[in-house]
Amino acid sequence: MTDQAEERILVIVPTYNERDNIEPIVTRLRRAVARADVLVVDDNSPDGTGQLADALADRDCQVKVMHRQGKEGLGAAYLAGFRWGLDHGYDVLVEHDADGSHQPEQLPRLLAALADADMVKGSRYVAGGSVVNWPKSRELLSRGGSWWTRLMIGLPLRDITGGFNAFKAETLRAVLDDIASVGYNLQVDLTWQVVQHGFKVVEVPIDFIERQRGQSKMSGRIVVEALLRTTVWGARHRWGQLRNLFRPSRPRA
Ligand SMILES: Nc1nc2c(ncn2[C@@H]2O[C@H](COP(=O)(O)OP(=O)(O)OP(=O)(O)O)[C@@H](O)[C@H]2O)c(=O)[nH]1
Ligand SMILES: [Mg+2]
Repeated sequence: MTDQAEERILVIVPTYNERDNIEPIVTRLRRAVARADVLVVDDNSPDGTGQLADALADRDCQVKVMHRQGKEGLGAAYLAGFRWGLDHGYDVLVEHDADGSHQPEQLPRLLAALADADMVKGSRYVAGGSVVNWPKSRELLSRGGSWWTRLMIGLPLRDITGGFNAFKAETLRAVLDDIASVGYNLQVDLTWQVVQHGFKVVEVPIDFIERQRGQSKMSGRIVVEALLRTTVWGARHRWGQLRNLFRPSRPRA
């Protein structure tokens, strides 16, 4: 295993129309963890975010840009970023939104916890975590989503839908082919698969600050999709548990 100080770290930042956010967030990330590379994954943003990212990459060889043809969803962008990172030999891969909701200055906390875990989730809902500037309705939706997911698939985590996460490369390599979600449900899908594969997931507190610039891409359709998927997985999971409970035990040979 590589010494933590030697590890190659890639922070993946998906963007769609984030022209006001991209430079501050990349600058803060580079300052917060100087040895980490940043990969911006842009889906051909009409507002020119991709070109701004290229200009950042021209000035700093630790900033890379992946240009994709069009808007294919947050999950698809992260999956493409993960594959690129694994192909390029990174030891640690991090998900980090561009909209200012995640604080780059808290990344060292996630990386430190990864020494003793396979995946670290930045968590708004463990002691020390917080949500700033969210309307009560939005927080309720998020907490409700985590609660429903906990109930359906039995994950013992407080903030399942959060998108500030760090992974060891081995963890992603083991689960990536089993990930079906390309939208916002990616976060639940990933966490679920990581736990299903027997990896250790640890939550660390983060401060989540609602975006101050640019527009959210979250919609009612996205919420319904996530809810339906989680319910289907949950039903399958609970049905499997029930079957195991009533299956007659086989006599030992
Ligand atoms: N490449 C790419 N990035 C996306 C896409 N959709 C969203 N993003 C980025 O993913 C990150 C999170 O998107 P947001 O719109 O803030 O969604 P959210 O953070 O889940 O929801 P809010 O709480 O409403 O902000 C931002 O950096 C977006 O620019 C997409 O289709 N492609
Ligand atoms: Mg956001």
